[in-house]
Amino acid sequence: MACGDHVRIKFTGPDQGVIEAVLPRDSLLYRSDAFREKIIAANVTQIILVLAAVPSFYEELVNRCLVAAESTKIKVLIVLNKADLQAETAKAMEKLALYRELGYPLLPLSAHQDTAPLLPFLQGETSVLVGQSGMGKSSIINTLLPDIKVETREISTTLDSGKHTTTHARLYHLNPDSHIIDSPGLQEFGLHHLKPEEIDHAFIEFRPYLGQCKFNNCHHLCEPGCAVLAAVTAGKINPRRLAAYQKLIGNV
Ligand SMILES: Nc1nc2c(ncn2[C@@H]2O[C@H](COP(=O)(O)OP(=O)(O)O)[C@@H](O)[C@H]2O)c(=O)[nH]1
Ligand SMILES: [Mg+2]
Ligand SMILES: [Zn+2]
Repeated sequence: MACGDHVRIKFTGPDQGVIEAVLPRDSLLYRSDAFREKIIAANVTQIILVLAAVPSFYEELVNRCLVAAESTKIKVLIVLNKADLQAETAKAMEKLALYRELGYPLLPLSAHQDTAPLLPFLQGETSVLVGQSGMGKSSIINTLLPDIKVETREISTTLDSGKHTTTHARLYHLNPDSHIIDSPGLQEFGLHHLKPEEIDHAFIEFRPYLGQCKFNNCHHLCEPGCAVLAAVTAGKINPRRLAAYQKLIGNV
């Protein structure tokens, strides 16, 4: 069973019951390496990728998360938390402009100040907060739901690295139609379960060029007649995305 699963319960007493069945899932978000799969959450309708300028985030994780979202057809919102750190946030926004240009919504936010800008994105959705430790996922829950005190931890600024305190995914109800899941921090987002062609399609700006390469099994690395590489040269695809793709294909 996974966080977000819908179950059928048989009540055996006024405050007791047994799970009779886990209902079929509408979606399943998971990651995997060569050895095992790790479920992140079930039945989510939206992935909220939480980033922050401090500690610095891995851009590789951004691309992997977007690939996971595209391959499961779950929509994604990028939140840049800790916007109260203005100078650092401005720099990070520049770095993330590429993703906004691709059509992914990008919302700067300060969990410490105000999460109201997030509310319209949450309504009617089952959202899961994903991202590295220390980005402020649990802090976002705490501000959204002030009665709930999720444990957060001060991060070591000298090491520029987060320490994770959230050990299990947990779902919170915002209102009858809207739910949000806090998940443990991830340093890696393995996509071992995806086939190369699924990864091709998950880079959404590659889609117009797929099937136009000279070779059917083109990996868009250095093959002659590659339509994707030609699109990069023509300025239609950002070289940073090509590099992310090539790294992923070589190291799924
Ligand atoms: N400056 C600033 N720090 C924040 C903000 N949100 C969270 N933090 C800090 O970031 C650290 C990690 O937060 P936490 O919620 O535990 O991150 P998580 O690992 O992603 O759940 C804590 O020290 C928080 O106080 C914010 O909006 N601004
Ligand atoms: Mg946490
Ligand atoms: Zn190609």
